[in-house]
Amino acid sequence: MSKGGRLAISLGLFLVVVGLVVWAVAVYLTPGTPGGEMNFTNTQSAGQPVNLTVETVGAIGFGPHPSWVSYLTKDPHTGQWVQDNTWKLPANTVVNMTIEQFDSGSPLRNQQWGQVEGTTGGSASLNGTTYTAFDSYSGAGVGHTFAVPALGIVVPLPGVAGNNICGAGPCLTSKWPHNTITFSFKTPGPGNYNWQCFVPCGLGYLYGNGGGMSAQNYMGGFLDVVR
Ligand SMILES: [Cu+2]
Repeated sequence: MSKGGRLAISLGLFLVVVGLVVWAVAVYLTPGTPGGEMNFTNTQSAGQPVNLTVETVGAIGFGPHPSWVSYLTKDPHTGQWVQDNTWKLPANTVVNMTIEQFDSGSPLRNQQWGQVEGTTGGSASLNGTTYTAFDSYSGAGVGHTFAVPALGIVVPLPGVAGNNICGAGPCLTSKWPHNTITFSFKTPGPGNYNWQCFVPCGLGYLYGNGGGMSAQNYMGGFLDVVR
């Protein structure tokens, strides 16, 4: 083989190695995108309400960021708690939502987030008692909110009192103090609607808006509404 040919092969191999190193570094540096989509279109007969159960935990307890605050979704097919916080939902259908809230709370920076808005009847239920607003200066304050801005939905999720707070998800209602919040809403026509928490609950980050607050699938996700 000519000198030029060998040089070309060496250069080619060198470039392949450089490419692999760049790829490996890029993979290492790119934050994982945990969680996927949970399908709620096949859990009930057509036209029947969808039952959707989630929980909010102070620390997710697994994955690339175990200490981050997160929502978890109860898989309606297996009963497992997973970080699939984008929900595929049928259009124009009632969703009966249950949120098991395991985190502590604090007063809200914006009292508007203490109002219940956009749900069926403009109310929600806290451990069986109907409420239309929650004074975040009362009790243990508010831990998180569930909000779908495009649908005008905001539901404050009151915090758990005391020091006995579940430290790592999934948190079980049989083991840890929690608040159970229920409410209903109707999905609109097909589209992608983001949902999120408005409480700056990313503890340890600037203004509380980093960590789980700014990462998809921790304190937010999407309603993937389909026909
Ligand atoms: Cu939150």
